[in-house]
Amino acid sequence: TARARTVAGGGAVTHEGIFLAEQLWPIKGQLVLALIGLAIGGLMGLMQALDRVGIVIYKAMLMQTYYQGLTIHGVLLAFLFTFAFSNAFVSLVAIRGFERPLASTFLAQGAFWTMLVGTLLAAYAILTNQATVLFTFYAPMRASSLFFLGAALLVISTLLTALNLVLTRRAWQREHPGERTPLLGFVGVVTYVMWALASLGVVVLVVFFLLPWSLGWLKTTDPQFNRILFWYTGHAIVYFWLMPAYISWYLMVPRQVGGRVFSDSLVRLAFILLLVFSVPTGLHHQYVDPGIPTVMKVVHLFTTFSVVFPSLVTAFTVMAALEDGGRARGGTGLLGWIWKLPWGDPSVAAQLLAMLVFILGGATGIVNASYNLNNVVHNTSFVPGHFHMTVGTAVTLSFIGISYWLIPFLTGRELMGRRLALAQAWLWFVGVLLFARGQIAAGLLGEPRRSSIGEAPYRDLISAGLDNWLTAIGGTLMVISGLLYFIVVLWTVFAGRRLTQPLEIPVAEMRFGARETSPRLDQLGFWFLIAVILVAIAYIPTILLYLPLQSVSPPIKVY
Ligand code: HAS
Ligand code: CU
Repeated sequence: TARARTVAGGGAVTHEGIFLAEQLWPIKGQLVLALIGLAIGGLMGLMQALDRVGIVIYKAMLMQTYYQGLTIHGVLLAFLFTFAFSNAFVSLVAIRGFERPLASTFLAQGAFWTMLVGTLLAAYAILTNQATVLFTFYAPMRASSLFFLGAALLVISTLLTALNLVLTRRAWQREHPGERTPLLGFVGVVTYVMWALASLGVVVLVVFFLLPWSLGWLKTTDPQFNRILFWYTGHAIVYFWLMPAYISWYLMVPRQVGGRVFSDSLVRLAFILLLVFSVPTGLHHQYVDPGIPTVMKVVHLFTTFSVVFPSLVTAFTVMAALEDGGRARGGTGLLGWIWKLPWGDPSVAAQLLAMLVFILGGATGIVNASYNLNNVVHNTSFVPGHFHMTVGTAVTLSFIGISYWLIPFLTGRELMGRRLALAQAWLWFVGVLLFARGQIAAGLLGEPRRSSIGEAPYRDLISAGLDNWLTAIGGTLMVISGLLYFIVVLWTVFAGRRLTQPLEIPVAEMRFGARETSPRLDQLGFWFLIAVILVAIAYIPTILLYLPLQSVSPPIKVY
């Protein structure tokens, strides 16, 4: 870990010179936190899967209730794992993208410390059964103020990273006046700028409502208004989870398979559309909520379908890059290129399988988003069927695939147990497909989500026997896959052979590079402004209806 040379002036730079030891340790530290979150959160999945067939093991897993385990599952996986992994991965990619260290070491280390303290506070509150409120923490359910403080710190950690990325881009621009931002740096900044706008809802919710309310400074709150704030962030967060995976799919996997990406502009455009359309969509989680005008729900319906578009662009563009790689490796015919892809590389295989699952994840999302179809699936197990194919696989299995080169890169040790890692990826793939098939079908029969079916008196009224078995088997396979993953990780970290050559971060080539890019596509401030205007149109009319607030609900402990 060499100290950096100055990289100003844009001369030829050796990559290892840009990674400062004092910026690398917070990156490694956050990766460790992410993996701890994945391990503990994932293990809870076993309890939930087996619950579906009446095997109730939460007591054996030291939980007071099913819901305590489910809270750990949601919070550690959806917030800790995703946030910590993104902070680490996107920071590292930005350093490589801008060919310079991050602008602020203080912010880089601050992101680690806030993530660590936030995790400890939230974990303490949940493990002591003081915050069994699931990952949506809807008012008026009471949770310990330590939980809200912890959650706030996790978000602050991501915002420190966002600020650091924006400052790093600024510094790069000062060093390269008039030049286009390098794509690899740009996509990371867009991801975090989108999130900065998106996190506003939950920041206001926690800081101005739930935290003071849990401390007793506010006696009551307005649960319906709080839900609007929650879902303001709650949809866009899914793209904050997804976009780091897209960075890998667009700009790394093509390199790993030997293909080129169609064009720099197209990738920029996809990320900009995600910035513009991700946030003004939250009401599609509230189609059945009373007190919100139908016309506003329909506005969000349209923006939701707009944000599907960049994902469709991604599907075709990434597929084309894979095809380019497969053909370069000798694949012929309509589909022959698929078998020529390097399926033996665990990092590639995991991400290809993640992409395939995301086709179904996206399709079920479109079902959810279709206003009247939502009436059929809302609050049923169809929804967890959907999101285990999106965040639970498209994102998680991609992050796992990324870690198969990232951990060797960071530790200087070769990836061990490659066949085990391949088995891990396939087991996850098969597991999630069975799991989602079970959840989706049971959901269509009316099985509620977030319910301990194993203990429910109405269990036999829903004739979802086979479906629940598929859920249980698939979920168990995913947990076993997770165990294999941690064997590979620990084996690599503690017993991996030392690499003789430092690894390169894989970076894809473009068929049409940045020179053809319209300058508009580099003007982040402009697109941010458009995003803010859309958010105002989508939210202000609804929020005005809620003023003055009906703060009537004291905190209620339901667990
Ligand atoms: Fe969603 C609920 C709508 C995407 C996560 N979603 C959730 C919840 C979560 C979640 C966690 O409209 C539950 C929240 C809760 O607790 O209540 N979702 C959508 C729509 C999309 C979508 C329209 N969701 C995601 C992503 C998530 C995620 C991404 C996480 C990362 N979702 C909803 C709605 C609800 C909802 C409603 C509320 C339901 C309710 O009633 O409560 C779209 O963005 C999806 C677009 C995606 C595509 C797929 C493109 C495919 C690609 C892969 C290409 C494959 C290749 C492979 C290249 C159109 C890019 C080639 C490989 C070879 C080997 C050849
Ligand atoms: Cu959503």
